[in-house]
Amino acid sequence: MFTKIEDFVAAWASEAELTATVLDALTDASLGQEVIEGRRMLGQIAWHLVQSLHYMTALGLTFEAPSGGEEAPDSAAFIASEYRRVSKNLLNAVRTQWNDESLRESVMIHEEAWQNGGSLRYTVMHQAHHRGQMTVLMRQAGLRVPDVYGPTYDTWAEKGIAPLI
Ligand code: NI
Repeated sequence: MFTKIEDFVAAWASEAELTATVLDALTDASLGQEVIEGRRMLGQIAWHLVQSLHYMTALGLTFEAPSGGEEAPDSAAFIASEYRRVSKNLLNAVRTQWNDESLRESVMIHEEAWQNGGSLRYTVMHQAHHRGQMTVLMRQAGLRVPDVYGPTYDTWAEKGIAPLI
């Protein structure tokens, strides 16, 4: 869990940028790539990354973010720009509406007490989880996947290094 606002601000700035980089690599055509037949599509996971940030308003933060159903936009550029906007809104809300003390306060979520600093950590991990799902689907859709925590197969190959299996 985060115990200092400044630690969250630093983590969120870099993690949100990684997520935005992955979203930037999407194409409109790729948004229909399915996990399995009839289940979530790449575009829905991407849009979930935007929409899920709205849940943080349940913790008492106030910021503008879209909420609603699973209907994902059909524009990859729109999803990426909305992500940038909403992830900045969340960052600003935490920075200006909470302090280190707020991170130790608890909110009941599904009958479980969650400290706000833990909820922020969960939000970072939740993004990484879905980002990982996205990069596999992006590869299946024939897209070039950007480097996230390290070089991709293509980056290694371009450097003339045998990619790890
Ligand atoms: Ni999720």
